[in-house]
Amino acid sequence: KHQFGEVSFDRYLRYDEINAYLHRVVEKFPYLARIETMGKSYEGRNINAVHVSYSISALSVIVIIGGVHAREWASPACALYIIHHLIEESSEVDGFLMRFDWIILPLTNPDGYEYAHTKQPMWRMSRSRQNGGCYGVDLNRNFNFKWGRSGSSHHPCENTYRGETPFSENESKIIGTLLMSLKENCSFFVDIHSFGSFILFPWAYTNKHISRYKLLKQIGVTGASAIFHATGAQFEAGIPPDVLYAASGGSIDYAMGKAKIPCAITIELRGAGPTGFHPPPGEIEDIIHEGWIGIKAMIAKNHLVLN
Ligand code: ING
Ligand code: ZN
Repeated sequence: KHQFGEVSFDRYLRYDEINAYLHRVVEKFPYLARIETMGKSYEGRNINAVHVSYSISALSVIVIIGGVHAREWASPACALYIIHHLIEESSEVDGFLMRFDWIILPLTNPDGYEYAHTKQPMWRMSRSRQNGGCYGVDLNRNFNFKWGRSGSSHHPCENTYRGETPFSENESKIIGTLLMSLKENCSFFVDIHSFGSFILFPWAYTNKHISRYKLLKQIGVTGASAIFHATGAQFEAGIPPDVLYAASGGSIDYAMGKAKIPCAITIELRGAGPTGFHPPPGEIEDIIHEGWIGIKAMIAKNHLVLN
C-alpha cells in the first residue's frame, strides 16, 4: 500500500485515526507544528487543528478547513494530504508557501463523519437533537452572516436546515471564532467540500457581485487552470448562485463578510463512485492531489493581487 510518511490514503480514515495521525506528526516534527484543540463537538469529540509554522515572522496565516459535511469523505483526506506535505515533505514545499503560517482543521464535523461511516453514508449535517425529533444542522448554513436567507431551510428535518439561531452549533461557531480571532492576519481561507469540481467564492447568499468579484474570479480561474494543466481535470470558477445555487449562512460569506478576510474559497473536489461523495479508495489520492494543486496556485495568485 502507498504510505505517505505517517499517513496513507488508500482508504478513508476514521475520527480516531485522523487524530492519532495529527498527534504522531506533531510529535515527530515538534519544531514545525503543534495541535490546537479548538473545542468539542455536540457529542463531545475534540475538534483539532494543526498549526504549522516554519518561521517566527510569517507573512500571514492561511486557514484550511475540511469535513464540514459528513458524507464528503474526500474533504478531510485532502486536508490531511496538505498537512502531510507541509510537515512531512517540508523539503519539497515551495519556499514561498513556507513564508505563511498554516492552520489546518481537517474534520470540522466529527459527529456527522462518524455517523456517515457507521450508520448512514449520505448523512450531511451535524448530529445535535432538534425540535420535531430530527437530528443535525447544516453547518454551512449556520454561520452568522446573512443567516436565514436564500438556499437554507428553517425545517429541522431538512438537509439544509440552518439551525434555530446563527452559530447554534458549536462546530460552526468554532470556525467563526477562529476567523474572528485572526481577521486581517489571515489572508486566505479555504473550506474543502466535495463534490462537483468547482472553485466557489463569495457571495453565496446573493447573486449580487461582491466588490472584489473580478479579483476573486481571477484567483479561482488560476486554481482551475493549474489543475487543468497538471491533470486535465476541468474545474469551474464562480459564485455559488451563478454556477450551482444560492446558499446563505456559509463559511466563505462569513469569512469575507464578517471576519474581513480578503479571500475565501470553497473548493468542491472531483466526485467519483456511485454517489460521488465516496470515491473508491483507489481514486482518493488523485482527487486530493488535484485539490492541493489548485489551492497552492490560488494562494500564490492571491498573494500577487494583494501585494
Ligand atoms: N456544496 C456547498 C453547500 O454548502 C456552497 C456549496 C459553497 C454553498 C459555498 C455556500 C457557500 O451546499 C456542498 N457540496 O456542500
Ligand atoms: Zn459540502
